[in-house]
Amino acid sequence: MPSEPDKNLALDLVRVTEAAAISAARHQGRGDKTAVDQAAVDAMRTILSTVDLDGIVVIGEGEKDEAPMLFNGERVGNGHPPEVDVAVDPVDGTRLTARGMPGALAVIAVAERGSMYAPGSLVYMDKVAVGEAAAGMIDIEAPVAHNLLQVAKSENKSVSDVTAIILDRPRNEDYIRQVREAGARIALIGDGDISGAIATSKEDSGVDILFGIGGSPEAVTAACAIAALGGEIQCKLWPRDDSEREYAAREGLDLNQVLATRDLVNSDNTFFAATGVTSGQLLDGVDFGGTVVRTHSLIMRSKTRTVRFIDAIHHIDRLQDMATFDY
Ligand code: VTB
Repeated sequence: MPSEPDKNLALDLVRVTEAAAISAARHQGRGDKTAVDQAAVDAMRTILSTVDLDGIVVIGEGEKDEAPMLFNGERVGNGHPPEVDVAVDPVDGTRLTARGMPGALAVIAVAERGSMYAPGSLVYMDKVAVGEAAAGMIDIEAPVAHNLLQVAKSENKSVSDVTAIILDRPRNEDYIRQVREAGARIALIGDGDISGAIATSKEDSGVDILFGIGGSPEAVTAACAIAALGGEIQCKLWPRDDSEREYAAREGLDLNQVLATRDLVNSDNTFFAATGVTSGQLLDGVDFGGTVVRTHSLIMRSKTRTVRFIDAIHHIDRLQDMATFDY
């Protein structure tokens, strides 16, 4: 039976990420990543309190003792239904923003209560992500060359035309080596692998597959978007040392388990919103024109797979009259 069309929360959530992006972008290039994060958290939390949802932060700014706001377990929204899990990344790429580098996003994702994977203290995951054409063809446990060949086949191009996006960290050097040996191209990013993972699902992004060890919270958030885009992400928990291996054993976390999209977010109805803070492969950054500010956002929902790019013009003077934080 067709169900009644229900509310697309993403249309409300984009106001949250627009406000966070504008507030954070004010600090672009000023060298203070803490100020970037605080501005985005203040804005995100304030606007989020106006949204019709009864949310629990599953992916947030950290444990309560580390983060005064948007901490894991915090109740957010105005308390009205639906009951949801919330993944917030006020700025994925605070360092990028502080240094004035491309690719920073303000991000939020929402899905049914209890659907999001909670990574706990294991802060890193090994990841591979691809777009819809290659979905179902990759295997994180296979050699890099195999996955590159699969992507090439899915897009009717040669491996030498495939571009892998990789977070530039020493722990990813072996990925970089294997991609080079296979003859594919590489796009390195300094930070921001939510954007990187989602970009593999965007036709004209110039990247086809994400490899690399990045943040666990970011993997869950990216999965909410990838679920709506028809792409695929596969992850494995990546302990940094013996203490994290012992933690995983104590918590019954299987380090050999491949966490696919539905393991990261077990939902047919994810909502995702992101607004560009600095311009990157996915979205344009915030453009300040005096009292008028432009933002570029991407919102989507997995139930309908509706994807919207939203160009918005904001009259900051009017918004500031209504805000308790600095736009
Ligand atoms: C990762 C990545 C994020 O920070 O968490 C990275 O997923 C942190 O890596 O997108 P390091 O601890 O090695 O710095 C981001 O790049 C930005 O939050």
